[in-house]
Amino acid sequence: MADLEDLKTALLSDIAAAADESALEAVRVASLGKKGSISTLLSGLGKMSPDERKTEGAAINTLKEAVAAALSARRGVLKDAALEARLANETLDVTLPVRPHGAAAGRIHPISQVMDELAEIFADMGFSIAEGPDIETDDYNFTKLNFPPDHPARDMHDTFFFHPDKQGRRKVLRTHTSPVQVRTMLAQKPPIRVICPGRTYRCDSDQTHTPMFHQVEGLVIDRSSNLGHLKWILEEFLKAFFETPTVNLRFRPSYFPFTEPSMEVDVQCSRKDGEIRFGEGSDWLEILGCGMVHSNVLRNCGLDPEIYQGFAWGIGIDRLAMLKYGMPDLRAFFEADVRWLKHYGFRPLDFPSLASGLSP
Ligand code: 2NL
Repeated sequence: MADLEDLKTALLSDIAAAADESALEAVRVASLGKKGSISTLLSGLGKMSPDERKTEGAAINTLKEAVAAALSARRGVLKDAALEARLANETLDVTLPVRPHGAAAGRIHPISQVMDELAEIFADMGFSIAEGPDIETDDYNFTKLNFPPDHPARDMHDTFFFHPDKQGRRKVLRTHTSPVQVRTMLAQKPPIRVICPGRTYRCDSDQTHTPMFHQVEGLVIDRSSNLGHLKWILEEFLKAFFETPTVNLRFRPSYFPFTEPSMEVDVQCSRKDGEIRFGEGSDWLEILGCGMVHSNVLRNCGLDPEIYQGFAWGIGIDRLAMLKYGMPDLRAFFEADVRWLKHYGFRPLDFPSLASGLSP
């Protein structure tokens, strides 16, 4: 009996001294575990006489219950203390400024913004959007578009060519997005109303040219599509894009292999203190090229020029962005300078209309 009292005193003081839950668990294993002191005493009962077993058994069980109760009480105290310590450590300073969410800190690149604006304006006029690969065949980039074999664009100095394959066919980084329209004509039956925005490439690098730039081309094919339709579409597009109630356009004769007749289009504008305004003034700014799709191109793309006719145009997206948002240097577009993007970029989810980048 005296031994049991000593054991009880020792265990209770171990329990009281346990500083954390793992120390307490060690005391539990040493007493109530399979080979613990109390379990060993209990397994010794079998060797005792029935009388001894009765008194000793009752005493050991009382000890066991007392130890179990002390363990459980101490576990509760330690759990509360651990929670208190965590709460004291993990304080939250509610006076700190709120860190902006990623969607608020990020910016949309002006090129992406302008592409979205173009998509919205032309979608409103019933156009769909087509995309194609940046690496094209010589056939889709030049031959189907009626480029003669000796055209300067086919020269190494003007176009990025890949090494020729075993059959002598050389792929190119597309020099315009026209191959996407070629693919569209080959895949769809008229009427066709499509715009093709995307990256284009030419061996050119100076203040106003980067080897990679962006273009959007448009194509309309139907039985009676004509230059009157083209003029209306371009006027509507330019008014919506530059957010002016009127635009005056001037069509000058020009030459492209893939259109006949071909034209260059100037917008009337005023220039004051380096600022360009449309819909007023007496200056002209060249803005795009266009024309009626050449009958050879229609034929090359599986369309009968006796039945179908159409028009097409091409515009530089980078220049559109520079004009609309007053960015003076084209090269900054592709330098990935976060300060530039913070200044000229657009907030996501922050505009009432995709086609209204200027008016809030
Ligand atoms: C420019 C001129 C232009 C086209 C692109 C085109 C496409 C097909 C057939 C006929 Cl598939 N034409 N595209 C037509 C005229 C002009 O771009 O100065 N771009 C920057």
